[in-house]
Amino acid sequence: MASALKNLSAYDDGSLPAADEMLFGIVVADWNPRITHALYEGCYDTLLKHGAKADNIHTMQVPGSFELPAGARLLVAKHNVDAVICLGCVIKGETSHNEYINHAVANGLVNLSIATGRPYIFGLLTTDNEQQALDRAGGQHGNKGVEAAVTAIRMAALKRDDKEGKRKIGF
Ligand code: RBF
Repeated sequence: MASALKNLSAYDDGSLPAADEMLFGIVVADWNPRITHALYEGCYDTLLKHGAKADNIHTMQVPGSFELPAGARLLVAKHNVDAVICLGCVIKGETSHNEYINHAVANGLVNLSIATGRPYIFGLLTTDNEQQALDRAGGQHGNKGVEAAVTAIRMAALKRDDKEGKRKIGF
């Protein structure tokens, strides 16, 4: 299965830049809270584990995933963070609502990232059912909240023109 090969939850701790000087925003959607709160725990704990200070992590809850880009924008208006991590879970139902929400979130976040030069991290689960979501929120496929935090740290380091670009990458 593709995700078994790309499960970044088992990342190499030592290769990440230190996050002790970095500021983060986390925007988390309240729909499917059992899932999104597990993503949030994984994300928050990973930021702390890599040195981020609790005072430098700003959390905002939004009603649903569709509100993630707007929530992220509001958070940035209040806090000059290095990266914003957006966490949500959209489960496919009988109608095509999931496609509209997922595309809106993806487009919203990539547009914000490109327009502003600030990383907005896509931590949205887009699953067919609840079990697939649980598997990715601390289950057999890791925790995508952890992976979103790792991505945020790496992108924040790039934004800060930190060491990452100077590391050897094997060619
Ligand atoms: N938000 C989610 O975060 N996950 C969902 O699975 C989800 N399903 C929805 C299904 C329908 C039919 C509708 C109308 C909304 C859903 N939402 C979901 C809420 C959506 O992200 C947003 O909060 C609302 O549409 C209000 O803008």
